[in-house]
Amino acid sequence: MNDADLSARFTERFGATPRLFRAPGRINIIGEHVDYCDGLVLPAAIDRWCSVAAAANGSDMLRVTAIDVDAEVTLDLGALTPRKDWSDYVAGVAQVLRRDGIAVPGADLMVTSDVPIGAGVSSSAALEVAVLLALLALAGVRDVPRVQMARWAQAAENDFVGMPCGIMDQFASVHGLAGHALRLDCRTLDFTPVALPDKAAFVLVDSMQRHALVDGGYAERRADCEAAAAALGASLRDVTLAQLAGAVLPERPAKRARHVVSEIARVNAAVAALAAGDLRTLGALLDASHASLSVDMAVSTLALDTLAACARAVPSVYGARMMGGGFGGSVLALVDAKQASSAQNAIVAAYAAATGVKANAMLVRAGDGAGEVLP
Ligand code: GAF
Repeated sequence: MNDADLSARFTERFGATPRLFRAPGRINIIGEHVDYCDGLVLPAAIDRWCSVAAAANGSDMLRVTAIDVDAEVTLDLGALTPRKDWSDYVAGVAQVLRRDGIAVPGADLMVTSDVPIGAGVSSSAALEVAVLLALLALAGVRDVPRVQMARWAQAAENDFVGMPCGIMDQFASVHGLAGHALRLDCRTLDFTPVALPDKAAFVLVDSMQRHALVDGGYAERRADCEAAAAALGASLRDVTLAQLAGAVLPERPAKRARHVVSEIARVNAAVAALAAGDLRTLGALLDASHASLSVDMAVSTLALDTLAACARAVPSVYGARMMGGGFGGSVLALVDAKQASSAQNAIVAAYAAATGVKANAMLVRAGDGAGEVLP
């Protein structure tokens, strides 16, 4: 739905003229399951957006219409509690803002998104960030540092939704820069834009296996990593593979830590490969990341392993890996830009032949971060 239609629909439903805000989903080129371990990540915001139309309504209530799921909820700002559905991302943002002393006004919100849900491209972070911008604007709060926006959106997910995610997704949605990935240091939150070469295309292929990160597997990986760091007496960011090999750790935390330490090294290698325009090396790093996520982190699935293998068998694909939290979702393939559309078709055909499932593939471009859509 375009902005004019969203605005018109809002006026039809709520009888007011809204302001519009939008926030993108993200891909992550490399650096998976390391953001919650002080690690390095390389995400990019994508050209898919969650849009929120918003106007104050003079009450103490948030009325929220989600067009795509044809649902509407009314939330009492003074008594926000999780409902275990999509509206928790909205309520969570309102709650963390109120907790930090922001006078969130009653408001009408209308939400629509073309960020695929459950595909590992952070539709939830896009919703949180778009709602955050809307509520801050309606509260009259200006000049908030962008990093604080990312922190609030992450807090909504951690403290209200109950998903112990790191900051990568919300940070990428807030800070995205067209044509660039972001090398983000999750310990300091310093970041550097990394230009993506024109000859590189990123194809996202949804395995159609839905993922849900709130149901335990993600939290368990994070707990294993924290147990490894505690046993080593050091952040995994500061540990080498040699030190790990010499340490006495229970098997599971040891494997998780090996993933984290090796993945952080791959991020630096990937940044160097991008700077050199060396897509072969970058592709090999993506493949190695997948293997580590599958074997050591155990967050891949048969569907994702199959899909990544199907992608790698296509000649114009440099490398492919599962992307995001895992347990389903999407594979990201690095493809020669001249062959992006034929590669996309070839991957879908190979996956259908192997599994009988018709995957959804799309070419994604690195886009700008969240903001208000001005008329
Ligand atoms: C999910 C989380 F939300 C991120 O913080 C990150 O940990 C990712 O999984 C794995 O890299 O998207």
